[in-house]
Amino acid sequence: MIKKYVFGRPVKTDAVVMEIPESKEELSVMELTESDGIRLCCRMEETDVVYGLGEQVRGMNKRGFSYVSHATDDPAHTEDKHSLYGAHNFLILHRRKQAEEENRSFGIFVDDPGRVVFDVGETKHDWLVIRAGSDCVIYVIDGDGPKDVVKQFRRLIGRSYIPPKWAFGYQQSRWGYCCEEDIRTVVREHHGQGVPLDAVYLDIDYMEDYKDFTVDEKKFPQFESFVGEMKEQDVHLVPIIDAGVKIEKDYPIYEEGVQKGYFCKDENGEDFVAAVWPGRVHFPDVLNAEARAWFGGKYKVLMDQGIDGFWNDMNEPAIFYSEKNLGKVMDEVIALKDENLDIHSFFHMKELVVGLSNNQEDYKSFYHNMDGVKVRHDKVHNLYGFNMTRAAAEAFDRIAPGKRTLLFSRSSYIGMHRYGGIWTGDNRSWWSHILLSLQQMPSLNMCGILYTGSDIGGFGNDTTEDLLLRWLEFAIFTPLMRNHSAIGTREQEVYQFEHIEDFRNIIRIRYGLLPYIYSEYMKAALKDEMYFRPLSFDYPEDAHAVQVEDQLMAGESLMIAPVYVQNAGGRYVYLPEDMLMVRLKSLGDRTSEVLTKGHHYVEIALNELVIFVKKNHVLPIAVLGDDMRTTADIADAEYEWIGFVEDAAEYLLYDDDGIAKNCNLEENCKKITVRREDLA
Ligand code: MIG
Repeated sequence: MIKKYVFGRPVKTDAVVMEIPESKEELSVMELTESDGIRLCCRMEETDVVYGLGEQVRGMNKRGFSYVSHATDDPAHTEDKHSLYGAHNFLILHRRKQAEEENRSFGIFVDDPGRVVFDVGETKHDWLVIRAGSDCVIYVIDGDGPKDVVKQFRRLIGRSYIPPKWAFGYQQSRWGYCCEEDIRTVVREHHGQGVPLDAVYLDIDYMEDYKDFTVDEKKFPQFESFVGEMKEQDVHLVPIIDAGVKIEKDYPIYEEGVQKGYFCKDENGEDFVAAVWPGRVHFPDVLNAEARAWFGGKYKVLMDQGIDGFWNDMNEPAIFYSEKNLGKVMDEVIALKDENLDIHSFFHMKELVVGLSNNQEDYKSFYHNMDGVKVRHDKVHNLYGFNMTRAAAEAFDRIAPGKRTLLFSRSSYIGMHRYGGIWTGDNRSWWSHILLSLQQMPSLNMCGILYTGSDIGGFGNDTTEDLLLRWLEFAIFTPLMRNHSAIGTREQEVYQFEHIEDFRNIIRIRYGLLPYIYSEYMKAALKDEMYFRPLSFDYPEDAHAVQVEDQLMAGESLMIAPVYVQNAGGRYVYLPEDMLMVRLKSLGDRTSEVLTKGHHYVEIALNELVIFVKKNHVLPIAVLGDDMRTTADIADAEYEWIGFVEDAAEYLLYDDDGIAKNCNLEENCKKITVRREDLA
């Protein structure tokens, strides 16, 4: 049951696809006050759990901190941060049912693209307080436990994005790959050493002076044929697109945008000037449908050269500085020249300079044209990344209809999940960021974002061999499995390390599990369900499961419990029921044993993967040849089955050609009965 409440005159966000009438009843699950915006509050019981909020720091249970929806380019994802790149204003307050009692859990979605604060017991331990603007729509969902609430919410916001099948392969990226030769090396080193690889990313260096939709001819003299050369090896190139369009005379996108009035305007109606990579830029007004269609159309330039995947970056949008503010700051700094700077003046000067980037005043100084109405950016800030990605996806429907194109974004808002996935931005080579990534996954899935993953090995700082290996052992299960790192950090392609065979084994396991991972992803997308779930979603009656913050259910058959602690040779694992523990040293080298419900210490060597199969469940594993290099090589692979069954279990295996858009459960699912004697 979903109830809708409208306050003030909200802008149309397109987060929701289902038309539902406004509720006549009072909003009852939380107490509402309206003054200076909306304030909702309710008392939480000690055992209540709060799930959701998508891309945020801290645990799956969000209690004990406050979270601010305000898309921010902040590359330090430490636990004191209140905002990351996305804004996902959906949470569930989960209250365990006492016998015979009516269900008192609920979900709430605050459809407000401006700043929204969720104080989940930070200020007052027992109080959940939500503060939003005065113009917003609030949806309250009541249902039978969190799984049901999520499903209703997902119906409300529409089906999740489905990437091509090759995007489930292993992918390699690095900011700093500069030219054809760099890319060739990456492919040669992986494939040459038997490490599968489906895609290589092109970061900003492929462009000419950081101009969107250009390719630097010095680095890629024959881009189209180079894309073709890679395709022959079934390797896809995935270029980055940035939000800011360089201001440069005769650069067609700039010229056209100015002429047609498609850029965001400042208060005087002039094109707003900010600076990012290329120096001065304008922001395409992707909140304006016409401008969105225009900007999206530009992706064709690269698609015509064979490109079939993109990642959209810097679309919070990130601002290094605005022209106007820079002028002011420069004046102030120059005035300090030759002064004797004391503690106050020195720190003031420092703050001025640091405060140039992502300055809140700048976000209040430009405007969108939404259906002819002038809207100040800060009111709709969180919609920018969503609509940049939507621009691309809507254009793909025109340019390559019927075909799936890989697309994911850094910034997002609920609703964008229909158009693309996200990656979780600039994490670090920290052990704690394996755990952070694990905890973000189910929160994102709740909000419809299924195609997602983190920069494996860590984006910032130098990685180490053991960190990368452990990270991969978790990321085997994330739909987006991409190793990415920043320029200047230690190179972290798997072949840079001593034990290539360990990496080969782990990455090949991903490909072996692909029939399962793909099936589970597709079923989750097509049935509006979650691929990753906290344990308590599957075991709602289990009072301990709800405490587990470092294990996940992955698809319907598996539980995972990765090692994310430096030098740990194993870990404690909680089993909410008896399970089959399968230990894989490589795809073919597997042993298994049944473990009983409860706590276990499980040894897990650095180069091993351990997974747990639920009772009466099975999963397919593809049999791979030694010469397997990409997902294209396993299209016709045979399966073996592993599982934990008494007599027989059924599995719904989904498969399709991996590229056509009309994915359909009825046509592409096979119900397979696996008997005990069929198990490998
Ligand atoms: O300010 O394009 O999150 O993945 O490598 C850095 C360079 C800009 C940020 C992205 C990161 C990418 C980097 N970009």
